[in-house]
Amino acid sequence: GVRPFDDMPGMWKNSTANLFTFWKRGGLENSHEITIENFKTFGPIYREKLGTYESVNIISPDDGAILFKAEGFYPERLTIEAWRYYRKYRNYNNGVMLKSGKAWRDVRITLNKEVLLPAVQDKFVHLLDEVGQSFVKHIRGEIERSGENKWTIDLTQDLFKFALESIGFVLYGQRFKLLEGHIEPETQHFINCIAKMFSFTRPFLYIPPWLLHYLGTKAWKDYLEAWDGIFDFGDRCIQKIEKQIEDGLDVVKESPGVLTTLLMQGNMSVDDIRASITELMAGGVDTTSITLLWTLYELAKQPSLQEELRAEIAAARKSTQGDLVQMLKIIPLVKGCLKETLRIHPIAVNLQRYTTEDIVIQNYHIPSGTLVQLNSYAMGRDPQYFRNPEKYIPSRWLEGDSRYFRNVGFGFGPRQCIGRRIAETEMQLCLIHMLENFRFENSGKEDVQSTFSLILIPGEPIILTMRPL
Ligand code: HEM
Ligand code: 2DC
Repeated sequence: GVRPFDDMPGMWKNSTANLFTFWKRGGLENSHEITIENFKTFGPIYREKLGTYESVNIISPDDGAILFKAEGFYPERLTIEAWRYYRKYRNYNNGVMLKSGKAWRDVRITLNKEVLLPAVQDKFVHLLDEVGQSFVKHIRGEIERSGENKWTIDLTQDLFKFALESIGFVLYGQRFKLLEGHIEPETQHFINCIAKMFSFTRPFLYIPPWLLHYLGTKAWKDYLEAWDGIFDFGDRCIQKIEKQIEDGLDVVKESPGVLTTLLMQGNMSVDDIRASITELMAGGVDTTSITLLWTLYELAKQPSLQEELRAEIAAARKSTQGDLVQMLKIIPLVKGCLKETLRIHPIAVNLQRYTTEDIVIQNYHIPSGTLVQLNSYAMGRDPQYFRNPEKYIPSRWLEGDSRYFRNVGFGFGPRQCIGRRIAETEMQLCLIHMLENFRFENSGKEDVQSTFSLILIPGEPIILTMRPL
């Protein structure tokens, strides 16, 4: 028979003691590795309570499929209370990321039409291609400046600028020109604040905001300030466009971005637009840049794979003769690389949903309303679901191996990543241009590990050498 919820193995009976043990095991920055150990100890399902964070954890793709069948009409992921608190504290609206129920669905449907549906994807291709070309030009400039016909660097900051340039062009229809060196202190501050906000949020996952507010620690104030830096810059960008619309400038008519379109439509309130646009801009920086960095790092370790990709790209270019939209349809190995990167180095360590009905997973009863997490990081590294999981093999995504519920880097269903199409297009085009122009070598450590900083980031600098082809 089905076993009751309370029989589930795990550590959920003493949440404060558990949090202490977790902290002693280095859980704050290593939670993803601890999760793997927990699956070894408890099996493919376990219950956990760390402070206020209560969850059921699963690892298998089939169980993931059961979970997402029970996500309901208004899917909800873990409520990050510290994120909600900031909006309340400043009297700002929640955007698409933090809304729930019907309010979420309404803005999500409006936004999907501008950023996610296939019909609009073609519009981005040319914008993102332009930014990809600027990135290559920037690197060529640095190679020339070095006088050594190569450039050895930790690309993180350059990729942050590339990613902000990309999302900015899509949202506002205009270039910041960050890759041409036009970077104001406010812009750099915004970039810094995003990474800080993620990392400062990390310990607050397990503590209720009212307590943090009451204690008023330095960490909590730093955290609130990081969000201020994000919203101040978001407001500046939005006000600039609003002013251009008011002044009837031609630029906004000729190349309207997502923001202009939303303001003209009048489907969403201005405060809702502001909240969601700022979330999209902030969500578009560290995610794609870090995924690109890990990809370049993996390619640097496999020169022959670089050659295979160059051949695929050259053939695609030739057969489509400058039609980029068509070209992006025939580069399966490039796309395999991005899936493979997100398998080994996922931005999100897990996908979570509150169940909306009673379900049974691994023969345990799970009541409706439970937070269940599919641990993508653990799944991606388990030999049960991926052959030779430690090896970076993009072609595994092409044929042969089962792919059922395994490509989960962007989440799943109607609440999956809303930036997915922008991110994919941006990363594909960037990789194409990089591979067409440079050879990469790894000039840093051989096995850089991930660190949990709310999103997974490299635990040590990744140092690459780029040489012109
Ligand atoms: C949500 C991953 C890029 C904005 C998510 C989720 C994941 C994710 C796993 C949760 C999905 C779920 O719960 O099913 C990634 C990865 C990226 C990326 C791996 C790049 C490699 C972006 C970009 C943007 C963005 C470029 C902005 C344009 C968002 C937003 C949400 C979200 C706003 C919340 C959507 C909602 O609640 O309806 N992302 N993301 N992400 N992402 Fe991304
Ligand atoms: C972090 O256990 C680990 O896309 C927690 O662009 C569970 C959890 C919940 C929500 C996830 C978060 C994790 C990682 C970062 C995600 C977030 C949802 C959206 C966010 C995946 C897995 C992200 C990076 C957004 C961020 C936009 C923000 C800057 C406005």
